[in-house]
Amino acid sequence: MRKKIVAGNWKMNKLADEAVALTSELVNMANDEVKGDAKVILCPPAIYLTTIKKYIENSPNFSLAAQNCSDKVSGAFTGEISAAMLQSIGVEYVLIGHSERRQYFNETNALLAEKVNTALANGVSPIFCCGESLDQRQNEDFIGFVKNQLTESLFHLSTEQILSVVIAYEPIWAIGTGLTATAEQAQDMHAALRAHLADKYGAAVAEEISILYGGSVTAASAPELFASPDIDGGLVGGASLKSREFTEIIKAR
Ligand code: G2H
Repeated sequence: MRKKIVAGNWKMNKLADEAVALTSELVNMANDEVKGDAKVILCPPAIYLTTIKKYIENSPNFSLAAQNCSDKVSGAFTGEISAAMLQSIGVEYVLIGHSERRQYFNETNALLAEKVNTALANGVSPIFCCGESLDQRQNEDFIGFVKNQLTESLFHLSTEQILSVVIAYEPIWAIGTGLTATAEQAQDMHAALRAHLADKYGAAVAEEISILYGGSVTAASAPELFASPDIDGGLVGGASLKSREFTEIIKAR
């Protein structure tokens, strides 16, 4: 049975005291809701990871993700954070290939394949983000475009390695815009991506891989999205900054 995951991507938001307050509120409100195979992953700015780790210590279903890591192992790369560093402070996941990284930092599928490799080599599970722009959705084979993101950044992995990857489908046109994909649009893409994984790794492996939906998920839209058979939870941005709403989303999983 694949995991149900609700991840909160704080992006570049919250000052130190606000980050602690949000985490404490979440742990208090959501702890009882996160049982069994369910998982909540907090993705704060990297500077807060060590502090927040302490606040989730007694909440075994809460984990941490960094929002990015370097494709390099170590050395003279000022400002970068390696996957080994993340592993050394107990971070279990890392977002790789968020559309904001692709757009503002020119991250390509080939570079992301390197990041995936270094994360896995250090025991950190990638949450691999993919998704099409509005222009691509209107003018191109947009399902083929997203499938190709998986092919180019993930399909060199072994079966054992792909089983450590979580996929997050985030249509760019739905990110931070208030435009959520309909449950049907999201389910169609998730099913296509699972079929693509099955073509490469076999159906049994594809069934084990969690595919999250991201893009303006709210407490109102989460229940229908998460009820879809191939949607295994969400990667939530704006709504993860509000403890009450994020708790409602966790409950919807
Ligand atoms: C997509 C999502 C979280 P939001 O970027 O990764 O953000 O929910 O604000 O659209």
